Amino acid sequence: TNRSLARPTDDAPHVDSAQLLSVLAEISRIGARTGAGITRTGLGPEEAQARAYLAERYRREGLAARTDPAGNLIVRRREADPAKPVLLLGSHVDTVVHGGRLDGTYGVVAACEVVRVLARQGMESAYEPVAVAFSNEEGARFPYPFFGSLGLTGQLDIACATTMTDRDGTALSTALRAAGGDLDMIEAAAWPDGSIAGYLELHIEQGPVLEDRNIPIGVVEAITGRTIIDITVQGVQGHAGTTPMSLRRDALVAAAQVVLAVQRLATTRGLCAVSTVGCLDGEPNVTNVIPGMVRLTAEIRDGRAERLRAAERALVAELSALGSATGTRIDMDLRPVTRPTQTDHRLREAVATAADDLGLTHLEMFSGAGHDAQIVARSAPIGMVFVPSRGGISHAPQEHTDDDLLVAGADTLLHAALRLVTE
Ligand code: HGY
Ligand code: MN
Ligand code: MN
Ligand code: MN
Repeated sequence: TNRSLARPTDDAPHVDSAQLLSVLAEISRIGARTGAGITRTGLGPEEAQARAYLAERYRREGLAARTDPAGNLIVRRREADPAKPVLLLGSHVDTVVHGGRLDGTYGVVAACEVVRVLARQGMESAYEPVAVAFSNEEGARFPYPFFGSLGLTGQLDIACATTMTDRDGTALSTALRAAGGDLDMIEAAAWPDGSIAGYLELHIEQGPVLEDRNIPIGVVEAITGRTIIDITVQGVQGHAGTTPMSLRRDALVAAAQVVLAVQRLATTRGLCAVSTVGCLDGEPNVTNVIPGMVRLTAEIRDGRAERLRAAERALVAELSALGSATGTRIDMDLRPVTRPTQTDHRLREAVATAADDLGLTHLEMFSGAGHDAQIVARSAPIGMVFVPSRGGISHAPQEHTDDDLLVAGADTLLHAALRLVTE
């Protein structure tokens, strides 16, 4: 491309690009699987290792770093006045299974770097810049996405967390404790009302828009809403050789129709923006046995709350009918994880002005991915900065953004933060 991202030569502050990229490279080794990307699922040992690496690295830079009971890493100046309202900067360091190196982690490393640069400046500011790595944003192993940001903002459902296990039966509480948190102390992870003056999250776009238009910076206007639907299809297990086709209640055949019904919500029916079944598990999962039971997890997303609710209702109706038609029992459990969320006008303005100051073109855009910012938005004004994703690919090992764009995004975060803490 002919993109020119020369950094201004004036004495405006900049992130240390070599440090930003080397810290990212170091963390990428944690949970790396040869030829299969990175698996660093939330509340597990690799996420804790990434946190420990960052804590150690930024303590050496003179900053204070601690893990809270929800497994969040918090990095700030040692001498920070704890009563000062905070400009919180962050994202997450957990990944999906076979994920990329940038989703979440990029925003956390940049946030730490920005806090380090601002601390070195030693200026008086109205707000204290603090970096956070939220735990278990993805919910890939323990299906409680946004665990850390819900904990920090006092929105966790403790009863739900207490009974939750992963697919192997390990309790969330056990994993959290091994990772340095403590479910018994989870209320202590919640910050008091009013302590967050604003939250800024830098993230890769995870879609094709910025790359297609050759624009380095996205200013997020709104973030999608998302509902997760846990579905169980109960059929009748039997012999694959002797049971006549007419007498079968095959749970997998019904589940296949469930997958297509979910897909149609966003395609032919146009009820929501996107709809996916990403997870399917059958029993007993043996070649010569008619499947007796299948569990699926579907998710649907849209930028408008009323459309999301209408799509939920349509799915419930269609799956009830499908149960009758296939002679199976289909149970559904709907979890509205997030509602569509607007960013704050003032924080958007700070990001756009920062990009202008740095000579970077920018585009106001929508996020089809979910972010911790949505959770924090219930307690504080939020803003988000995007940088392009090569080929629009994310939640895959091929996820990539060029180094100069990663640096441009971090500088934009720095300049937006500078404006916000001093205004
Ligand atoms: O799935 C999401 O959109 C988020 O990245 N967890
Ligand atoms: Mn993700
Ligand atoms: Mn993410
Ligand atoms: Mn502008």
